[in-house]
Amino acid sequence: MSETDRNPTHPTHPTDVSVLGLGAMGSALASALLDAGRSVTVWNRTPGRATDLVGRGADAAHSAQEAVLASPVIIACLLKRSSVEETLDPVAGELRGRTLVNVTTTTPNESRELAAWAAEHGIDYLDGAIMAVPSMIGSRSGQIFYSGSRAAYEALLPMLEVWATSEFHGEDAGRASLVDLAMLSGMYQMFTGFFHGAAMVAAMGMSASEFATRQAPFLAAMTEELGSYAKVIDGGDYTVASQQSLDFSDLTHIVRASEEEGVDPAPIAGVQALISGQIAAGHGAEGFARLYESLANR
Ligand code: FVH
Repeated sequence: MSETDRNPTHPTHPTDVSVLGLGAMGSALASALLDAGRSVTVWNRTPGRATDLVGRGADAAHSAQEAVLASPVIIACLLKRSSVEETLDPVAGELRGRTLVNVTTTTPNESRELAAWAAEHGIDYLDGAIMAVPSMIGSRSGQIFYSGSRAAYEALLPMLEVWATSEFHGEDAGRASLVDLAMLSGMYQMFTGFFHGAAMVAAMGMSASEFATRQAPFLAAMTEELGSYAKVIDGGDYTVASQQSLDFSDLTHIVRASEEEGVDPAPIAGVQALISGQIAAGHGAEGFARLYESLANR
């Protein structure tokens, strides 16, 4: 008996791939697949979000079960881990023997747990972490990291490359998420640093836009230093000459300047706390990159 016979709700047209979740990102992923000539089934918890995609040739499933049964490859692009569980737990049986690519943002351990759940149910699991906004999907400027089933990654690569540049990080399903969240950690702290600086100069009447015209090229130039810091961290020798020392890097004057302007110094005070900790531990003469040692899990 075919799947269609067993499931009267099964769409009449089997498709290449089903996309569960038609938020901003899920819609962009489905749209890029259609652009690339793939046949696509789409499903969203709240009806009404599939109209444009159906107009462009997608099949709309009435349930997650119907969407899963329509294709051998299922893309889950939902809000968070609990949304994935709520959607996929009830259809675990239907997912058996299929490939699940979960590009919902999850922590590394959440990804590992979902991979273990998938393995229990005979589902080939590939975890994806998207380093792009929806408008970047379908171009090479976005990046998507993957980890989990290597076989799934290799088999699906031509389809994955439709979305963005793909990078496989290994069979531990948590690794793609870890790289993604580490990258985002750097980005959010950079933006917060900008917000803090903008709040400081606001006290003298400079607009955030005016400040941004100065801050952006400065930060861009400073990112050139990342490679040098990385070499020191990887070498593990913070005494190497030519590094800016921690004593020299004391930032209490920036904390005070912030306070003088009535601006919460929390972002820069956090950095200063790390510096003070390393100086107190006797490393004041060593390089600024030694802050890494305050953060790393040794
Ligand atoms: N948009 C972006 O720029 C970022 C880029 C980096 C990666 N993220 C992650 O992608 C996941 C989806 O993000 P999104 O932008 O599509 O998010 P929304 O537009 O808010 O859509 C959320 C969809 O999830 C559905 N949903 C939520 N909860 C449930 C649930 N319990 N059961 C089933 N579906 C659920 C929601 O459906 P509905 O509210 O319309 O019924 C949307 O389809 C996300 O992990 C980002 O971190 C995007």
